Amino acid sequence: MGGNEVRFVHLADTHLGYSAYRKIGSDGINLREKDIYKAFIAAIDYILEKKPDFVIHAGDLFDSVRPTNRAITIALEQLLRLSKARIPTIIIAGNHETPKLKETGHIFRLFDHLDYIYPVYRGAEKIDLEVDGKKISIHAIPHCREKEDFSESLKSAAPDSLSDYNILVTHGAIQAIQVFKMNEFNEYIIPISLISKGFDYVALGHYHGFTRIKNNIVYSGSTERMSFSESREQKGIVDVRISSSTITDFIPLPTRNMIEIGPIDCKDLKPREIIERIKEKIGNRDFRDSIVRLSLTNVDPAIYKSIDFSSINNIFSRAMHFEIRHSIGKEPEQIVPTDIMIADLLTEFEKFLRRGDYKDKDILLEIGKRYIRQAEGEE
Ligand SMILES: [Mn+2]
Repeated sequence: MGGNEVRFVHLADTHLGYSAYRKIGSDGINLREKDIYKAFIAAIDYILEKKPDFVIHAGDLFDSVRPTNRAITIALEQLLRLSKARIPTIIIAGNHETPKLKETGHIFRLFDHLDYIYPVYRGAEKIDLEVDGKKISIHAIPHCREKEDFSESLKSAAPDSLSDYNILVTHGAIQAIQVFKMNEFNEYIIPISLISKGFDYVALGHYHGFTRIKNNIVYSGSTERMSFSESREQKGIVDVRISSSTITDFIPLPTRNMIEIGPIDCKDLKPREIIERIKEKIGNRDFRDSIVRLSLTNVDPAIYKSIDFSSINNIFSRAMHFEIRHSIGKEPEQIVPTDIMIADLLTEFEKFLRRGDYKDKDILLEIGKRYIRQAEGEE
């Protein structure tokens, strides 16, 4: 490590415990769940090889408020590797692992007593590290149960003039840029003005695509793909070096191929012609072990029914997962990913609202929240 240089790794949105599709391994574990673990472990391998001064995880370590034993075990094992290597690691809570109800308790409490691991989940914290005689302040603002606490913390966060380097880490969608919204109910909006206050680096989590908002304000993106909207994104972590300038190297991680085919316009096509069109489109591409989605548009419902699906499935038989979406009109219909985990009542209620097309979602959520709390209080 160079004399005046500070080096750290920024990662986020590892979503341990996420699973999808039906394929399971010989050990009985969902293959997609294992992919998520693999990506996280690859990130830790990189960190241990490069030995940065510290590590920042910008939220959504876990996919849910109540991760499975397996997800918890993986997290602990990997954090222990960092702990044993004496690499200070700051992990803030994201919206996925933050419970709505205080009494649920926070899974991050598990990490409270691990050496060199700094879980931040009770509210904003400033963590001061000393690296080669330089003072580094990490202003960590996690997702909070109450939006106001989050906003207040963001407002009052400011660089410490006595520190050599100030780093802000938080979790949410940058305001006014629609693309950063994950369309999750409990996501927080971050005004860009509140994070542009002279920090040397701002480590963001929540949005799943690696993005440099500015040279030193960065979304590392997720470590694996959680939906087809991410199919074209490379996944990885950010290796940051700050001295007189800030260098952010994106380090790609090995991930499973996710391939979108189409949309194929089926207007006026007979079922057999649709299959021919699909074959033309894919040529001799190899789909082995990939996650594949085929989109068909302008499909007449009667025609769709008479398509020979077994021959289509045959084409994609080597894929790890294959699905078709079709629409009668021009645009493929929006597909809302289905979550398998059942979380607490309030989270489930939010998910339910999210799936539907309701007006005044915020108000409905507020009212629902009140009733659910009341009911849970009565138990
Ligand atoms: Mn998030």
